[in-house]
Amino acid sequence: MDSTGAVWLPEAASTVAGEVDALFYFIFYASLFFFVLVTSAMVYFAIRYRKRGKRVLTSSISHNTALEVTWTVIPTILVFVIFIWGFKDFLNLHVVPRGATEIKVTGQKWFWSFDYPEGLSVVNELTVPVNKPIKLLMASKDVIHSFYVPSFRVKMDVVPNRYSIIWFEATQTGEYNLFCTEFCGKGHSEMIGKVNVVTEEEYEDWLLENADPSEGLTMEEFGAKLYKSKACVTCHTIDGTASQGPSFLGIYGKNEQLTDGSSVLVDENYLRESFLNPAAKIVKGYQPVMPPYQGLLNDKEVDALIAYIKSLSQ
Ligand code: HEC
Ligand SMILES: [Cu+2]
Repeated sequence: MDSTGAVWLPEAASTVAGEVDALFYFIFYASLFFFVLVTSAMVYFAIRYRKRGKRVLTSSISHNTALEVTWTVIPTILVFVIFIWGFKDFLNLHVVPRGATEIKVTGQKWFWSFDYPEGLSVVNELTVPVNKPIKLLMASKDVIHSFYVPSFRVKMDVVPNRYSIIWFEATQTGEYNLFCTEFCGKGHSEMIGKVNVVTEEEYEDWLLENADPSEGLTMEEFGAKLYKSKACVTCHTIDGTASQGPSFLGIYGKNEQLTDGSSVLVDENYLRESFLNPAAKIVKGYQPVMPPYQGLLNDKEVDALIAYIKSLSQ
């Protein structure tokens, strides 16, 4: 069945998508068939046997065995077909093939981070090679999120204190949408990412290129890049307008009011602490929703972000 960008479903771009779609269409058309059958019979009977003229009594009919057996046996067979078919697909979706590349996925308010076996860590953009099975080992840092790539037909809850596992094998190169499909708070609608499916060679190049993302950049430029790539941009602006968190414009060197009534000078140490352990000091007027970046930023990245934030106060 060809389902490329069909009316009901987005394009199918993974090995399991065809199976999922086939079952979807089977249930859909079977339901449509019975809907039309039952509704037409109902309308026909309503008209054919409507009350007209003098009241005529029918003879007493208690039941019709042949008819009742038919309308019991056919739906029973149908639901068994759907169950067995669905269970087979369920197993296919959950049993990871041997030799799959394992990528660690972390959901947190409100972005995704991906850790590769090569040591690389990226945010909101999952790059994978085409025609290779990819295993995702997923966990959440805070609330329940849900990992959903419609074009691959994979969807799985991402829960704190537990790993959930899903796998896929992309069948065509391109850029696909990644959504969080569990309402996870105020910034839920911004928890959007991308899956870039590239050829094997492009994937190798990408791994090499990103081995040192700071190459050829000054600390400030590297910080500006991290501001976007580490998703600070979802909650902090650089133009002075407040978002989920305070703007970075002009904060360095200023006295920040905290919720506990005290104030603190925004210097290098305060900035570092704000990245790694944001709950330590909460800025007045804001909710403590920033995820701790401990383990998500290395020393060089912390330094680069500090340099970038300082550059916004000159
Ligand atoms: C989910 C939203 C969110 C994300 C993502 C986020 N922050 Fe925050 N951040 C906040 C909020 C809310 C506050 C204010 C409350 C607090 O102090 O924890 C804050 C506070 C801060 C502060 C203190 C600001 C001040 O005026 O004193 C700094 C510095 C900061 N964040 C840096 C970052 C950096 C760097 C990143 C990316 C690596 C980042 N944040 C990502 C929400 C976020
Ligand atoms: Cu979410």
